[in-house]
Amino acid sequence: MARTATIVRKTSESSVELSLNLDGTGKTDIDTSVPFYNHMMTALGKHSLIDLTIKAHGDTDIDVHHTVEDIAIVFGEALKQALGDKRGIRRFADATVPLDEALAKVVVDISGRPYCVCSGEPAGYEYCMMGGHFTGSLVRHVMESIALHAGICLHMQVLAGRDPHHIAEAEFKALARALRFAIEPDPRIEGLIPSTKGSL
Ligand SMILES: [Mn+2]
Repeated sequence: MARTATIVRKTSESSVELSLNLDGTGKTDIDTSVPFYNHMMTALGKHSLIDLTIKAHGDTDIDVHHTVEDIAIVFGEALKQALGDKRGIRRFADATVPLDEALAKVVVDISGRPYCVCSGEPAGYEYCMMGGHFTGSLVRHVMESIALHAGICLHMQVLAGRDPHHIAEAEFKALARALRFAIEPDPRIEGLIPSTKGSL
């Protein structure tokens, strides 16, 4: 069965159309209307090997927050939908990704139980403005929104970093790389659900 999903979500704050294919090659077509976020979501698709299309706009004249958060919510929902009953996946994965001086680690469990733990971002990172519009605080917010709406357990640790752009990009790439392996079919358990409960 194709592991794909398309979700359209419209609210008074944003309009999001998102399609993904978990068994892709990392082909992306991203227009979030938030330039720095385009860069991050393109990296997420590229390094997870998830084909990802996003067309979104929102009340970015107020602040990019609503649009950024809503896209993360829809990405999480689409991930959950495309995973279906999670039959045959590896389920657990971790990735540690550097970008020059920055180093970020993400561990995921495609568990069906939403949880998100983030640590290690340097003091003041949440107030850093990237691209003139994207605050460091939004990275953790995106991680939380994805985890809660996809129903996955996500631990993210920033192990090193000074440049905010480097830190954010390492965080997104670590998420991508961990997701890539966790959602990948495990040929040793074809057709089986990787849980002692028999359900995820
Ligand atoms: Mn929010």
